[in-house]
Amino acid sequence: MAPAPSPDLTANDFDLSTYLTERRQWVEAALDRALALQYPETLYEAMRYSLLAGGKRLRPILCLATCELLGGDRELAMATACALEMIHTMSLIHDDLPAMDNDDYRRGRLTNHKVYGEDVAILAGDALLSYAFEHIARHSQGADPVRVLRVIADLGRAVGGEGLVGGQVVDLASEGDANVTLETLNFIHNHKTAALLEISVTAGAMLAGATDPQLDQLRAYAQRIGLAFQIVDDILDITSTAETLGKSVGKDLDAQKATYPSLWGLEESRAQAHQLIGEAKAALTGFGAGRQPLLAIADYIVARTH
Ligand code: GRG
Repeated sequence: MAPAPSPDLTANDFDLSTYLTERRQWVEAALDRALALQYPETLYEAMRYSLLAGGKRLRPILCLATCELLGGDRELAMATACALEMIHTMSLIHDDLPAMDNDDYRRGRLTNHKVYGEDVAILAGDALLSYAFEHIARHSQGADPVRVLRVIADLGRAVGGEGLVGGQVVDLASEGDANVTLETLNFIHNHKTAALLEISVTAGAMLAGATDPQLDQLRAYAQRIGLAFQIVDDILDITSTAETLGKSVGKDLDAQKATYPSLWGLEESRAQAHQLIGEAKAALTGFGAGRQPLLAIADYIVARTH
């Protein structure tokens, strides 16, 4: 039987700010518990320094949101939610290294290598990456092991050569190239940014037992918010301040990086981001009122200031 048409939901029906604050607090507490300080302290201090430095916690929140959308208890997805943040954090630590984007500030504080040195920063990233997978495998209490295995496999793909790492390699190779095409730019950001957001959305749903058609709909939502997220990131790099973003601004221009605004201009970039968000929200038709948080998060992605 075809799903009943979903009621028309507007942003006014839902208090996103309270929703995000509450979930951020759950995630902060779970991350703190997940990674205790132990010997060798320098390594664990470096890991905790970046992992517990704030941030929007968007990836774990998306994971918990889709688990709840499919009727799952949030504890079912909390280990995966934490692992997503560990991987996101390690990608930021490595991205900030002199060999990559070479940044001094992140999340409003000095970057990991500026505090602990490049050697420890690299190793802190490595340890967060491997621990993320261990954490899912050991702590996905109550979850069906076959679903956990699928999450681990999909997450591995999303961060490796077919995901973040592949996107980063093409990004670095494209620096200073004045002829980067839209196709290449989309490849970079579908891999560097959207892939982790996609697995964040699908993992929570998988753990709660989503069907393949439901996963297809959620994937369509995630791919669009992922690209819109990056377009807004590029816009903010031009229009915002270091104080608001907690990291350096104007980096893309300095590094002669192709960005969406450099290809389209600011106005068209904003229009494209809005278009993608509209499509993302439309992809959720049929999920009922439970999709409200995902609709509001999609709107937040284009409206965000940091
Ligand atoms: C994953 C094995 C492995 C290696 C890393 C360095 C690298 C390979 C990839 C770079 C990935 C990267 C840094 C992409 C940028 C994604 C992005 C837009 C980050 C900003 O995310 P926000 O705004 O940050 O959610 P907060 O601080 O709020 O969490």
